[in-house]
Amino acid sequence: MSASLLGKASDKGLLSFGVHDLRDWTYDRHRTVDDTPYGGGPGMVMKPSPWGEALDDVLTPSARLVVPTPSGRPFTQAVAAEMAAGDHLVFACGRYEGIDSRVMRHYAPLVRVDEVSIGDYVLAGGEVAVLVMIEAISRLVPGVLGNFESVTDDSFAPGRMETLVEGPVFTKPRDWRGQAVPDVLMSGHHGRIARWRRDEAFRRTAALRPDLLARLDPAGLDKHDRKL
Ligand code: 6GU
Repeated sequence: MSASLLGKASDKGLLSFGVHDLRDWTYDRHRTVDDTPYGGGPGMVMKPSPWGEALDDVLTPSARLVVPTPSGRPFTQAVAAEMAAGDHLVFACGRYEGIDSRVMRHYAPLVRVDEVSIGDYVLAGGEVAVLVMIEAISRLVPGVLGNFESVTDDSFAPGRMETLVEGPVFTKPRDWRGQAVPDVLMSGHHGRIARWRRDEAFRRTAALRPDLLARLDPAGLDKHDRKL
């Protein structure tokens, strides 16, 4: 977290972060954070008491509690933008089979509690998922990216009229290993370039993300789009 984009943002004072060890809120000699699940079954569940002690110390009235879990609501660009607008995010990374669900219930009346998933696969713990979320959220904090334009052009940027994935991009040299850059990009004709990019984005979205295409708002389509 102290490297690259996040590190620079924190050096500039645009955001700050801290990491806590849940075991600091245990009092037994083995610093136990988990136990067997009631009702039986495989794996271990995180005990509520260390989480309660830790969160009582770490949460503030304006904080949001974010709990990474494969059973959460999908973490999307819109969720990232919503979280970027908050002033204090607390991520509670569960290991094992998850956190005793009374913890989330307990804090729900006190702060906003969000159980979120970064995709349909299972990670061993929430930490890597939280790094993903922090990176997506931080780059939306004003000043964190050098060029704010690069945010609004993103495939999933909120505020885009529609949600398409981005088409292919090219840079110098003009010819590389027998492949030329498409002529239209060398034409200097901004209208044609914009049209070509939009067509490519449509083609790519249709091929790789038919789910996104199905959700497109027809009101955002122009005549040419409809023919594609
Ligand atoms: Cl947020 N946490 C874990 N442990 N696994 C996941 C996930 C989160 N999102 C997808 N898989």
